[in-house]
Amino acid sequence: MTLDSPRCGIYAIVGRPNVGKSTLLNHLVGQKISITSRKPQTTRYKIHGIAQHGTTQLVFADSPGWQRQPQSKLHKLMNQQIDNALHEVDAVLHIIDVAGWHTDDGAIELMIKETARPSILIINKIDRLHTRDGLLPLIAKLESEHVYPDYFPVCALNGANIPGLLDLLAARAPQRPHLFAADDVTDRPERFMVAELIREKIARQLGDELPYATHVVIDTFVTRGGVVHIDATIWVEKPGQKAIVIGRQGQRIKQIGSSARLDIEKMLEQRVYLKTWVKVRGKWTEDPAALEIFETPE
Ligand SMILES: Nc1nc2c(ncn2[C@@H]2O[C@H](COP(=O)(O)OP(=O)(O)OP(=O)(O)O)[C@@H](O)[C@H]2O)c(=O)[nH]1
Ligand SMILES: [Mg+2]
Repeated sequence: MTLDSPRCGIYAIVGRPNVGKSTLLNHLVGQKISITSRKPQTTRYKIHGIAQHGTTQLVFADSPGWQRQPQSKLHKLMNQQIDNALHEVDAVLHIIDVAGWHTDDGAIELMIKETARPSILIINKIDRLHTRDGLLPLIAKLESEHVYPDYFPVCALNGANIPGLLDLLAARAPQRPHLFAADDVTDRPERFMVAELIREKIARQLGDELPYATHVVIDTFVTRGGVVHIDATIWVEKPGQKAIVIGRQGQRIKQIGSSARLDIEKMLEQRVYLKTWVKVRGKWTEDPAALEIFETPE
């Protein structure tokens, strides 16, 4: 290999639910790839985000938040996504919240050790510290109790320290051909991204329990006369949930649809006509057909 050989690093982003993994992925890539919300378990499917750093390509695998006791088949599959993200990478980014180390982080640390991959402990949400003086004692404590080769504080929300993280990862990227084209930002198709953007609005606008009971399927995705026509079905498990998603006089579903449409138009850079339906299918979280989407495209 010469000095001019291409470099491409592959990294898994793992951590507990809600620590800011997807927000970090979006900031690393420089655009919205993975949906985010203040509710835990927003990310369901492994998704790759791709960044170009000079001539180096950086590929990040976002994953669902790790769950200690997954109950449904859906939740077990979510944990499996983390496991398979861990085994295909050059290094692992373990994200924790600046609030501190949680016992479940210990389980994640063990999973990382079993892969024998290098790792970086990323301390996110440093904007929540009242003063920066709080950071050094936290890092000192983490260093005394763990053996991560690197500890890296960031704010995924406002981007603090993210350029430094990108520099570090690019400097360590191994020499290998790029896996993706220079203008690719994700491995997932547009249909998947559209369904995810709708799911994000559901997560953001509905009560705490409901987002986990919903699943979005894109039934039609066609361009006619310069407008993208999309039909989407939001599947829920119970009739009561359907009423909540629709809302009084259809207000809630209208809001979900219009905010999703704005994001979809931004992503596709085209006008979008989005129609949504809400339908009931009991126990879809146990239904193999509904869970097929977990198969990551190769
Ligand atoms: N204050 C602050 N909030 C953040 C930061 N990073 C993420 N958040 C917020 O934390 C919440 C969770 O962020 P996500 O990126 O969805 O977290 P996640 O780890 O991907 O969550 P799951 O996919 O559910 O496991 C959202 O409300 C984010 O806006 C940060 O650096 N500072
Ligand atoms: Mg996420």
